[in-house]
Amino acid sequence: MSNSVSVANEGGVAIVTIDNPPVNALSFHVREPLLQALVALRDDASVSAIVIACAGRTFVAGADITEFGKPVQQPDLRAIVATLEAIAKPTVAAIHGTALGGGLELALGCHFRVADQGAKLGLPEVKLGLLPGGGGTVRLPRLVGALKAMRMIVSGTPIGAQEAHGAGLVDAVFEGDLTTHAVNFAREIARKGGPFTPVRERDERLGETDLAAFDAEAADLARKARGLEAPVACAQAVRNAVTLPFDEALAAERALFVKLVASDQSRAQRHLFFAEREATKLPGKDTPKRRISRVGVIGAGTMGGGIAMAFANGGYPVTLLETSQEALQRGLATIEKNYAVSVSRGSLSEDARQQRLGQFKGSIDHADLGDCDLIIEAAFEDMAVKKEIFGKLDAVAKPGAILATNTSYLDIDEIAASISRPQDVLGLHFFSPANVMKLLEIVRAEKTASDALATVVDLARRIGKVAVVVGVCHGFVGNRMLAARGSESEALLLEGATPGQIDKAFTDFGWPMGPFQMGDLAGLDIGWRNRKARGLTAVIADTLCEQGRFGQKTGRGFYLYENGSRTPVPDPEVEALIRDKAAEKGIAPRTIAADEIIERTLYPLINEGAKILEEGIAARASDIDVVWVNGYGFPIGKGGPMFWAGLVGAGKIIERLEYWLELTGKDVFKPASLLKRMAESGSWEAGSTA
Ligand code: T1G
Repeated sequence: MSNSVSVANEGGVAIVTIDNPPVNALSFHVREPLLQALVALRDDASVSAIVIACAGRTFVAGADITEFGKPVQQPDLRAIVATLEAIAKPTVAAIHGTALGGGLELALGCHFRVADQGAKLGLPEVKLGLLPGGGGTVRLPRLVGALKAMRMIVSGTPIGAQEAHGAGLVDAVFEGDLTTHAVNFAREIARKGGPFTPVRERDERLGETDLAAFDAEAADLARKARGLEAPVACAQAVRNAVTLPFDEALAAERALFVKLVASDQSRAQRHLFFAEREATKLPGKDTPKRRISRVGVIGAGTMGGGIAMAFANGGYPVTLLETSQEALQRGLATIEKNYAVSVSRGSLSEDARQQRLGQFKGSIDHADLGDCDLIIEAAFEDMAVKKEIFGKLDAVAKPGAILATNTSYLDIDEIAASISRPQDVLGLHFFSPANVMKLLEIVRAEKTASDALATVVDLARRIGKVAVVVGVCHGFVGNRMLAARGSESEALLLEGATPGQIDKAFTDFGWPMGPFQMGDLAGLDIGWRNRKARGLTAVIADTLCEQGRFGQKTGRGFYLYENGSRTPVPDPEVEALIRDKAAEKGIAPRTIAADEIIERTLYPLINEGAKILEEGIAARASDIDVVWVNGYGFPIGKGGPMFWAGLVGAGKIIERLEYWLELTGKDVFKPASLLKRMAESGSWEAGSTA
C-alpha cells in the first residue's frame, strides 16, 4: 500500500493499519491510500470483515490541523467515511490511545468500535474554533443521544472507554492485545452475519430527544461562550441532527465548518494549539534531564500550598517547609480543605484525595529538604528574605538539586549570584491558584544550566502545566506587560470612565473579567506593596488600599462585595473618590468610548510585548500569546495579544500609539522598533530578523 497505510489479512479478516507518527493525523498522504485500501477490500470477496487500527501510541487523533486554511486535497474525510459506511461486510475500528476529531469520525463510519481499556474518545474541534467536519455532529448523537453528544462536542472533552461503552459509542472494551481482540470480534460478527446497520441509519436514540431541555442547555452554553462562535455552531449542528434528515444535517454541518475554518477565531485557536507546543521547544533537543523524584516547597501560604498540590496531583512526593509548626499546620489544613472541596464537588474521588494527601511531608527544618531533587521557594516577596532562604538551601540541598524561586518580580540573577551554585537556580513563576492555573513562566537566569532548564520544562508537562521559558527582567513577560496595560487604567478613571465601564469594555472584548474586578479578586494590596517597594504610585488604587479596601478579601475594593458574595457592585464612594482625585488634578471628566479604553490599554500591552521580543526575554511572539491566554485570561478567540496585533494591523496600532504619545507624552505609547518592523514585514518573526 504506502508507508502510512498497510493491509494484512488474518484468515479473511483484513486489518488496515494507519501509521503516521506522531499522532496518526489524517493527512492527505494517509487519506488517499486509506480510501484505496477500503475500496479494494470492499470488493475483495475473500475478505469477510475489516478492522481499522493504528500503529504507534494512539488511534487517529484527528484531521491534520496543519492542512487547514489550505486548499483541501481530495479525497477528504467525508468521502472516506461515506465509502466506509456503504461497505456491506462488517467494519470495526480498534481504538487505543486517543480517537479524536476526524479519528472518531472515521470510527463512526464503521459498524462497530472496540476500545482498549485506557482509550479516550472525543470531538475536541471546538478547542480549535471549529466543529466536527466529518459527520461527527450527525453520527455521534445517533449513538449516544443528542444531549450527551452536544455536551461532548461543545466541551470538546474526551471520555474514557468505559463511559463510551456505557453510552453506546463503543461496542466492547478490551485489555491486552487490542488488534487480536478486534480481529476475533470482527470474525465473530461476520460469522453471525448481517445485515450490519451503518450509524447513519440508527435514528432510535434521536427520537428520545427532549428538544426543550436540549434548547435550554444550548442557550446556557451559548451564554458561557463569551462571543466564541464554535460552541454555538456545535450545538446548532447537533440540533440539526435531531430535526433534519441525515444528508441535510450533514450538509448543514459542512456549511458551518467551512465558515468557521476561515474565521479569525479558528485561526487564533489553531495558532494557540501550535504555540503551546512550540513554547516548550528548547535549543538542543536532546539535552539530558535530571531525575526528579521528590520536590520540596518552602512556604505553605496561598502560593506555596497551591504549588505543593500541583506536584502532589502530578504524583510527586512533596516536603512542605514552614518557619513554625503553627504556620505549617495552617498550610496543611488549607490543602486538606481544598481536596475536601474537590471531593464534595465530585471532581476528585475519595481514594485520590487520600492518595494525594499521602504525598505530603511537613517540616520546619531545612535539613529535611536534603533529599529533594527540586526545591521551590514561595516565601515573602522580599529580596533579603529570598537570599537568606537560598543561602540555607545552598548548605542543605543535595548536589544537582534544582533550586527555584516563585518570585513574580525579583531579579533571579541577583538571587543566583548570592549562592555557590548559580547554575542550579531558575524561576518557576506559578499563577494563583497554582494547583489550578495552567501557566508556568519558567525563568532562565543568566547562569542556569541547560539540563536544569530542560528538566523543569519536561516536569511542567508532567504536572499538566503549559510552560513558557522567559528571561530575567522586572515582571518577566506577563507582569511586565500587565503593568503597561494597567498604566492607563488609572488615567482612564481620572478622565471620566468608571471601573464598571472599563471592565465592561474588557468583558465585551472576551475577557472573563476586567482589570478592576481582577484586581479585587487577586487583592489590591499585592500591587500596592509592589508599587511601594519600587517607589511607584497609583493615586486611586493607593488611596483605596490606605482605606483598607483590598478587594474581595475585605468586602470592598473598586467594587463592593456584599455579605461575602463575589458579585461586584458599583460603589458610589469609589466613583466620588475618583471624581475628587480628578478635580485635584484639574481633570474634567468626559465620556470615554470602549474603543478608546481597549486602545489605551491593549496597544501599550502589545508594544511592551514587542520590546520584550526585542530584548530576547521571550523567544517567540507566540510564547507571549501562550502566557497571556493561559495566565491572564486573554480571549482565546483572539489568539493572544501578539496574534491579535496581526489581526488589527501593526500599522494601525502604531498610528494610534503615536496619537496618544502626542496627546499625553507618555513613554508607554512610544512605538517599539520591532513593532515598526512588524508593520513593514507583516510578521513578528520577519520583523525580528529584519
Ligand atoms: N494535526 C497535526 N499535528 C498534530 C495533530 C493534528 N491533529 N495533533 C497533534 N499534532 C502534532 C503536535 O503539533 C506535535 O507536533 C505532535 O503532534 C505531538 O502532539 C474534520 C476538523 C493527540 C492528545 O484537536 O490534542 O479532526 O510539536 O505534543 O501531548 O472533524 O496532540 O512535536 O512538532 O500534543 O501526547 C481534532 C489534537 C483535529 C487533537 C496528543 N483533533 N491533538 O497529545 O502530544 S480537527 C484534535 C491533541 C478535526 C475533523 C476535524 C494532542 C494529543 P510537534 P502533542 P501529546
